Parts: sequence; C-alpha cells; structure tokens
Amino acid sequence: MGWTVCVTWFLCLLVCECLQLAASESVLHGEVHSPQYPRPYPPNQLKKRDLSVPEGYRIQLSLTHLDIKVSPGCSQDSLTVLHDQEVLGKFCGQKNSTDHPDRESILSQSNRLTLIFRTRGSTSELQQHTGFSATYKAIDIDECSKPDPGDGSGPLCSQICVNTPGSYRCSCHSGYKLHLDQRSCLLSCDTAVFDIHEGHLSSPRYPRPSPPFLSCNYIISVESRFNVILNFTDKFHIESVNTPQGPRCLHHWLQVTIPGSEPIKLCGRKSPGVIATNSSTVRLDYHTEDEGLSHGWSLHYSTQSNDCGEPEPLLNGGVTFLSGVQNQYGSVFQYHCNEPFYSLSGDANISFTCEADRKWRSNHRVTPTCIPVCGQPTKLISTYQRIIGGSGAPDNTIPWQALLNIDGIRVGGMVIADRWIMTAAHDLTHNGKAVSNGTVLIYMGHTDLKPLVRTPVYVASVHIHPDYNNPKGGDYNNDIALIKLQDPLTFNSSIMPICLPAEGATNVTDMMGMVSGFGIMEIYPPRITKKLKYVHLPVVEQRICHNSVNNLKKTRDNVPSLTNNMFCAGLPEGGRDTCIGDSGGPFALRDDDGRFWAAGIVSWGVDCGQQGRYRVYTKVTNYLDWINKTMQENGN
Ligand SMILES: *[C@@H]1O[C@H](CO)[C@@H](O)[C@H](O)[C@H]1NC(C)=O
Ligand SMILES: *[C@@H]1O[C@H](CO)[C@@H](O)[C@H](O)[C@H]1NC(C)=O
Ligand SMILES: *[C@@H]1O[C@H](CO)[C@@H](O)[C@H](O)[C@H]1NC(C)=O
Ligand SMILES: *[C@@H]1O[C@H](CO)[C@@H](O)[C@H](O)[C@H]1NC(C)=O
Ligand SMILES: *[C@@H]1O[C@H](CO)[C@@H](O)[C@H](O)[C@H]1NC(C)=O
Ligand SMILES: *[C@@H]1O[C@H](CO)[C@@H](O)[C@H](O)[C@H]1NC(C)=O
Ligand SMILES: *[C@@H]1O[C@H](CO)[C@@H](O)[C@H](O)[C@H]1NC(C)=O
Ligand SMILES: CC(=O)N[C@H]1CO[C@H](CO)[C@@H](O)[C@@H]1O
Repeated sequence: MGWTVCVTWFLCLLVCECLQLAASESVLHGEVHSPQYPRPYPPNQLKKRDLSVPEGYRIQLSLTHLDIKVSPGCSQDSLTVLHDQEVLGKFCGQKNSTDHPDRESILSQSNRLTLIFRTRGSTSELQQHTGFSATYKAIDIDECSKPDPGDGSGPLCSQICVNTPGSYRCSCHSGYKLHLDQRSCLLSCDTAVFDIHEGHLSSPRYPRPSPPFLSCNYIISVESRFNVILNFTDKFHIESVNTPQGPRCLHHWLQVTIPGSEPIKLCGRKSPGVIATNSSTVRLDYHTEDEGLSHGWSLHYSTQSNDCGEPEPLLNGGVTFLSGVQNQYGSVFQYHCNEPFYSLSGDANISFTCEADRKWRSNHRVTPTCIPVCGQPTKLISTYQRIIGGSGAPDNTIPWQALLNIDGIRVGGMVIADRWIMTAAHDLTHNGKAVSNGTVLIYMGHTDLKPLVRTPVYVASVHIHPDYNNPKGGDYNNDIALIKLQDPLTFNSSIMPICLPAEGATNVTDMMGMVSGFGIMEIYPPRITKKLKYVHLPVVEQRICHNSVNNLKKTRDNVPSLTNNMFCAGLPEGGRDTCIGDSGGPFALRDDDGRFWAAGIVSWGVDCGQQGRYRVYTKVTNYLDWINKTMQENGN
C-alpha cells in the first residue's frame, strides 16, 4: 500500500516528492489509511491514492475510522475523495462529527476513486490525530437499470437486459434472436429456401407493420430451366427517406439479388409489381432498423420454363434440330416425317425457332402433318407375270392389299388411307342392307395367309355407295364401298395405301394393270390360296367389253349390264389367270411417276377365264367426289 504523489495533479504542484509506485491493480476489495496509521499522522503531507476495481463495478468506500484535525471547511488537514475531478467528500474531524453530513460510505460512479490526504502545520507541533482508515470494495453496477442516456444510442438492450457481475448481457423474447451487435433482437426469419415452383412470401407480421431489426433472407431456387417471376401485391410499403439526392432506402429495404446483375434495393410506397427475373435463383433480403416504419410487402412468385419445351410431337414424324441448344432460346428445328412412308404436307420445309417469349414460332401458319405416301411399295415386282393361276406376290410388293372376312366369307379390299379401306359394295350388303360393322374383320400386312389372319383390324363404320342397288345380283352399278377402321394404321413396308385416281384419269384403255388377291374365283371347287397372288391384265376397250357382255345376255338370263361406271380387263384369249382376285380387291395401274393407283375394284364377271369374256371392275375415277365426301364427313 503505497502513496503516489503526482506532479500532474493540480493539487500536487508544490510537492517535490513525486513517486510513482506500481500501478494499482484492480482488486475487488482493499483497505486504505493515512500515513503511519494508527499512529498520529505527520504534518505537511500531500498524498494521493487512486483506487480501482474491475470494469463494470463501482467502488464503495467506507470510512472505518476518522480522526483528522478539525479546521473550518477542513482547510487545514483533510481527506478528500474524488471521482475524476468531482469532489465526493472532504473530511476532517472525528468520524460522526465531521463538517459533512455523516456518510457511512461513498459510492463512485465508476470503477475508480481517488483519495487525497493533506496535512499542514509545523513539525514542532505535536498532534495526536491518528488520521483515517477506510475499506473499499467493488460493487456491481446494474447496467440494466441505467436510464437511456438520451443521446440517440438507444437502450442498452433492445429487448431484455440481464445484469451480471461486472457486466450485463442482452437477451431477446422468444421468436427473436440476438443480432451480431449483441444488443438488437432480430425476428427469427432465418434464410428460407423455396424450391417449389410457386409460392407466397411476405414480410414478417404482414399486413401489420414490420418489426425493427429484421434481417430476413429468402432464397427462391428452382431447376435451371425455369425462370422465377415475382409478383408483388399492391399493398407495398417500405420506408424510404427523402434526401437531397431523392428518396433513398436508408434504414429499411428489400434487396432483390439476381445472380449476374446488380442487386436492386426496393423501398417506397409503390408496388414493384411484376419482376421477371429471367433467372432460376433469386435472393431477397429484407432489412429494417429501429428507425422508421414499414408496413411491409407481400408477393406471389411463379416460375416459367425458360426453354420452349419439347416441340409438339408429330405423328409419324419427328424433329431435327438445326441449330442452337435443344429447346432453348434461339434453337431451330424442323419437322420430318418417317420416310418413305410419310411425307410432310405441303412439301414445306418449315423451321421453328425458340423465341424470346419461350414459344416455338415459324414463319408458316400451317401445322405440319405427315401424310402417307401412296402407291410406292418399297419393293417392286420386276417382271410381268402371265401364268395360269397367277403368281405369288413377294413380300411388300402389294402393301395395300387387304383381306376381309365378312361373316366367314373372304373377299378383297385395298388400303386407301390410314383409316379407310375401299372394297366392293356387293361384298358388304346382305339382302340389300349393309352388313353390321361388327361382322367384318380386316387383315393386312402379310402375303402369307397364316400370319395374315392372326391380327385382325376392326371396323368403325361401313359406307355403301348410296346409288348401289342390287337386290337380285343383277345390277352392279356403283359397286363401291368404304370401310372406316376403328384405329388408324401406321404405315410401313408391309402396309401402305394405294393412291386414288388422279382427276381426269379417264382413258385407261390398253393399260396394263395388276389385280391381286387371296382368292381364285373358281366355281368348282372354290378355293382359297395360301399366298397372295397377282396377275397383270390389260384394260379392255369399253366397246369390246360391251359386245362381250351383250353376247352373253343373248344366251343367259340375269347378266348384269355394263355401265360407264365399269371397265373390263382381261385377255381376249381368256385363261384362268383372268380370274385371280377376290371381289373387292384392287385393279392397280401405275402413273407416269411410277405410283400405283386404284383404277378399279374387282366387281363381277361371268364364268372365269373363258375366251372373249372379261372381268368387270368398278371405275374408281367416277367416285372421287363420293370418296372424298365420305371420308371427310366421317372424320377422314
Ligand atoms: C400478378 O398478380 C395479380 C393479382 O395478384 C394478377 O392479376 C396478375 O395477373 C399477376 N401477374 C402476373 C404476371 O402473374
Ligand atoms: C434472359 O437471359 C438470357 C440469357 O440467360 C438472355 O439471352 C435473354 O436476353 C434474357 N431475357 C431477358 C428478357 O432479359
Ligand atoms: C428441307 O430442309 C432439309 C434440311 O434442312 C434439306 O435437306 C432439304 O433440302 C430441304 N428441302 C427443301 C425442299 O427445301
Ligand atoms: C357400326 O357402324 C355404324 C354406322 O354404320 C355406327 O353408327 C356404329 O357406331 C358402328 N358400331 C360399332 C360397334 O362400331
Ligand atoms: C407393319 O405394321 C404392322 C402393324 O402395325 C406390323 O404388324 C408389321 O410387323 C409391320 N411391318 C414391318 C415390316 O414393320
Ligand atoms: C383412249 O386410249 C386409247 C389407247 O391409248 C386410244 O386408242 C383411244 O383413242 C383413247 N380414247 C379416247 C376417247 O381418248
Ligand atoms: C378431295 O379433297 C381434297 C381435300 O381434302 C382436295 O384437295 C381434293 O381436290 C379433293 N378431290 C376431289 C376429287 O374432290
Ligand atoms: C453518535 C455517535 O456515534 N457518537 C460517537 C462519535 O465518535 C466518538 C469517538 O469516535 C464516539 O465515542 C461516539 O460514540
């Protein structure tokens, strides 16, 4: 316990002795007394003693003994207690009879206190005053009870202050957490990640005002091929401050951060409305301070695919990307059809581009479709056959050939469209009425009967030509019918349609055609072959055929008449080959481009293979309008 006499202190200026002892350590308690205590103190003393206790404490000094020579105002000998330069007390006399009101203890405002003991008088004068003795101890400061200093710094703790020995700490109500400043409480709106494609976000407590000290983060993050769209509601208010530079988001803001671009700070009263971020990730940071008031915000977010998506599939076709990253902005594709069985309608090379609005666009209005290629088998019969009984057709050479089973009776037909079979009307009528569609089964796709009949195709509706009227089997005029299939066919090398006649394809005299079928119209015994057969026969001049029919009529009853809706084909010398072909089957001609077209439908004949007799075929060219109309009226 030493005394420090310090020249820096104004009361000490005259003192020669200046001795700085070791800096007093911070202790929690101690004792101090006058020099030579409890013996009488010496004269001419000026002693200064700095007391200190740890930060966060105050010093309580208690005088346990006081015996200082009394003088008016303690101007002679005294003990002065100071805090900084403020005199807390000046003592002389006996304890309990000082010049000052009796004070058991002195409390400093901080953890420091200074004592100055001063005596005067001559050395000769012997005095018996013993001076003073005091104890001091550290008293915890209750920081929490301190009043708001009123300098704008606010209370120590924004919510709860907890006093601790020598210090204090702040704590928060439930639902809040302590901010990094250890003083403010933040609403617990920790980083929330939204990875669903649509959602709702709003400020804490919305539509009530936002609490202060918010620091809320929201991250919307969806798959990279989607873009986030923010749609703020109209009720939007984040405090902005008017500055000379204009309104500023000073204390409160909602910051929207889109990767790769400058963050945007939102505040004010006007709703930002829709923000198309053009990004799959967006971060929102909502910040409030205790200054100012914001009523908050609310938004709905949605996502939009940022690519054009898969192009519409094309039935019997596909897409070919020409440039760009598949389905993304700027990429270009074209449709193609499954060749050689389908070709693009209109022959147009339509390109589709993925535009900025994430839609596929083309400069054409037409939607491309794949239309079946007709009359072009992948394999051709190379040599003309004129063999009695016809020849077996190689696979895929007559892919339009159909075999019809009508209540057990087998007849022929031909594929003319993916849902349509053409055949003879007389095959589909019974007692003048159309057979019910459930009694008809259709087979296609094989030249061998055995595999052919394994998988039938079913009938949706039967359409007999309205002018066909043949109750007694004597009138084959308009012997044409169409069958609509329940399901469309997908064409391939074994099933393809035959073309319909081109308009104006009227004079076919002498042209060599091809008749095909599974049946041989032998009267005795009727026979079905196991293979598809065909034969090549020329179209006979109508006049010759007329003569043939008229000659027959002279010798026979009930011979049908030849009309201009019919033509004949066959060889004048006759032969059984002319009988090949089921009724309803195709008589095919080839056009200049090599395409097979349906010139005739096997209709009727008298006997078979007789010299001077011909088979008669329905002249399909005469029925184009009806075929078109029937197909259109029944959904193609
Ligand atoms: C934004 O939301 C409003 C209603 O809240 C709605 O009417 C509007 O269509 C939305 N806009 C977009 C682009 O989603
Ligand atoms: C969206 O971003 C893409 C690149 O990611 C850019 O090419 C396109 O121009 C942007 N669109 C808008 C509307 O900003
Ligand atoms: C159509 O486009 C394809 C691919 O770009 C090209 O090979 C073909 O020649 C084009 N055809 C026509 C008729 O332009
Ligand atoms: C049969 O055909 C008629 C029209 O000819 C049609 O109305 C009917 O729905 C068809 N029935 C079945 C079972 O396909
Ligand atoms: C053609 O299609 C039919 C039915 O869709 C199928 O049974 C047949 O095997 C196909 N043929 C070829 C050569 O692909
Ligand atoms: C039809 O064609 C045949 C053979 O090419 C020809 O002899 C005949 O004169 C033609 N008939 C008509 C009306 O053009
Ligand atoms: C059949 O209809 C198509 C349109 O579906 C048309 O292009 C064609 O010219 C028509 N043919 C006839 C003979 O009416
Ligand atoms: C009232 C009181 O406490 N008086 C005391 C003052 O001091 C003297 C001596 O120090 C005591 O004897 C008294 O009792």
